[in-house]
Amino acid sequence: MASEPVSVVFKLYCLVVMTLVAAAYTVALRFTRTVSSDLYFSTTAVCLTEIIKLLLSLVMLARESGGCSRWRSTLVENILRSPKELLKLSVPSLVYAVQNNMAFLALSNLDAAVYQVTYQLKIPCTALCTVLMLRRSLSRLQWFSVFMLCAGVTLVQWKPAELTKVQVEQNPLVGFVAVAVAVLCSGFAGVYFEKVLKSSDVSLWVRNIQMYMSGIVVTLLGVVVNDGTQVMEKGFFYGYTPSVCFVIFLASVGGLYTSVVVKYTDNIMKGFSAAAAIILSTIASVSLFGLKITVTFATGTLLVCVSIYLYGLPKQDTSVLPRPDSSKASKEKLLPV
Ligand code: NCC
Repeated sequence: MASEPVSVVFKLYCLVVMTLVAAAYTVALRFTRTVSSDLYFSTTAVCLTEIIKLLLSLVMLARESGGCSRWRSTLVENILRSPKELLKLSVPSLVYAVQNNMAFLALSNLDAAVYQVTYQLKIPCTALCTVLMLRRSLSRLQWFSVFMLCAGVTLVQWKPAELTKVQVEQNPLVGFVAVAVAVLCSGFAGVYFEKVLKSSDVSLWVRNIQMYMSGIVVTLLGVVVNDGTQVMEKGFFYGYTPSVCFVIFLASVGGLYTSVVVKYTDNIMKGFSAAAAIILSTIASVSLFGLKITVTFATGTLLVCVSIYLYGLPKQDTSVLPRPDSSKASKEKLLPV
């Protein structure tokens, strides 16, 4: 189903905000997991994020509905009277819950730059899920450009390892396993959500509300199973500092912007555009803050630009081209009878 038309400027705005928030989120999350000694429970942060996203989506739906009674009837119809739809959306919410918890685990054990670089494997994983689940086909050139993008973003984000000493023990193996799980979850959940969203006319905010409702239940279970006794003892908000609140704020806003980006583009385009936004924001930092461009950044930028160009080239659909030996027969078939 086609989404309603929006201006290119609005799409660009959403992409840039999403990418900037994602970059800030990773760094801020890493900071909160390594600096404080009274470490907060990450499961509570993931759960609180779902609650905030639900509340914000309810507000957005109210704006979209344009009246209290229409808002209420939309909610009754799509939430109370649609248990099947709620169940459908519980699949990505469960997978996202795992992914979001994995991000905390990974960033407790890996440097933010290493995490960001390895997490780029989500680009080919998302492409694979798109092909398998949405039955879209990618030409060989597009597959090539997907891997080129992956390499390009890796180079663009390549930074020297953290020099600051962290105060907590780290296990890089646990970190890498967490990244691998997050990569698989991101690809699958992203494409699943896109499929549900685009296969009907149901509003994005309704779909988000359906997903975040089960998200709250699932992440709350995560709190109980993982940190239940400790949370009972120390409290849900134990270790919450202004920076932890900032991380939760970024996670909530970032999640909502992600959903808008997926609505107006798709998950593969999200990867390409995010790469372009990273480059643009770095170039902006060069002129604004005098940041120096490195050779790896320049090489990565080149790879990203070429991959975007290659991905956008029109596909050569060989399935409709006549085979050399059957060209005569094909021409005959095309002649009017
Ligand atoms: O990994 P990624 O996204 O695919 O994760 C998607 C995030 O968006 C939330 N989401 C998704 C759909 C929807 N309808 N509502 C949502 O709230 C999911 O819960 C999940 O958190 C990316 O493409 O790189 C991106 O990365 C994340 C984040 O940086 C990574 O997952 C690292 O942990 C960004 N999220 C934030 O900045 C908060 C996302 O914007 C882009």
